Amino acid sequence: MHSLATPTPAETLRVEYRDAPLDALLDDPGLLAVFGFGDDAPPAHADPRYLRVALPAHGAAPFECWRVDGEVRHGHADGIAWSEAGGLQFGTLSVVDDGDAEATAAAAYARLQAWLAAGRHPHPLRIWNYLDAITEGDGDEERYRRFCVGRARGIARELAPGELPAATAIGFPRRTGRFLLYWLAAARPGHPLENPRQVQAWRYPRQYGPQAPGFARALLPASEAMPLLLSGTAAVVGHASRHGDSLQAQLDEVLANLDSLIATARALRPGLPVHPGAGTRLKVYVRDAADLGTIDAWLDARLPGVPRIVLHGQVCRAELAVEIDGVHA
Ligand code: 3EB
Repeated sequence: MHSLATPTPAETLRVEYRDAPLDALLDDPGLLAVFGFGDDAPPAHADPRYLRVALPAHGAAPFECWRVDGEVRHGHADGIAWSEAGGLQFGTLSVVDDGDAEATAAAAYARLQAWLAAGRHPHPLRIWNYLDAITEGDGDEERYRRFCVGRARGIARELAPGELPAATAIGFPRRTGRFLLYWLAAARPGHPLENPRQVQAWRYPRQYGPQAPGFARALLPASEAMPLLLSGTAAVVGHASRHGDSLQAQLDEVLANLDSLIATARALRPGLPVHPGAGTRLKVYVRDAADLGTIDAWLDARLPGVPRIVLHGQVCRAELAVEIDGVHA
């Protein structure tokens, strides 16, 4: 018997984009999660670590793999598919969306809250939200705004800024009839970060809807072996959308926002590279399928050597053409 408590091992997450058969990827006992994108990806698998995200990819998308240290345990419970190891948990919840985005989000977030509170990984570090027709509806009836109201209602208490996860909220370009929620949670809380170029999303003025969105611009996990987790980042400066008339200018603004987030994180973790590079993984969401090639070419030119997956997905403000999320190490 050990007389001293074993120290908590530092959480480690490696995100990789891989071309390999799904079953070969799932054979890895250190695989926490694997994502397939678009219509060519397998729709489902009995293994709860696999998730298909119904956003069409530009070209042949690889699988996105999350690998951790240690033996991953996994299962299904309460309609949630989960896996966990090394102080980290992956979970996913997909619920029917009958068209009422507020009620759907409220129910899903209430389930997520209960699930996190009951388990050993109560701290959501990173949350992805995918919903149909995200910019449909006028004014405060827009589905994204209803989603924001429902998310806050489901969580049912005001989160302190220090508790906010990094997040993505993107629209499926074709109707799925479902709201898809997945997350990375941890046993230990992380450190949410804001972007000095942007107003905190939770302080957005009333013009963007009755409920300001509850997310942090990025999150730095407690462990130095974890990458910086970057939220969905668009051409928003202050609280305003910029460059509605120029794809090129929106992309430049997104890149400036990503660099700004990295600079903020480097104040706490100076070892992080200054710009996106070989240790970065980006997912790029493009509103119009016709822009996929242009944006891919721009990324080749501006971010050579940065692994990326380019997806057809709708940003939650109608005037924004592109959004990028990812990890940076
Ligand atoms: C923005 O900057 C773009 O509601 O969870 C980005 C990331 C956006 C997450 C969310 C919304 C969310 O406001 C939109």
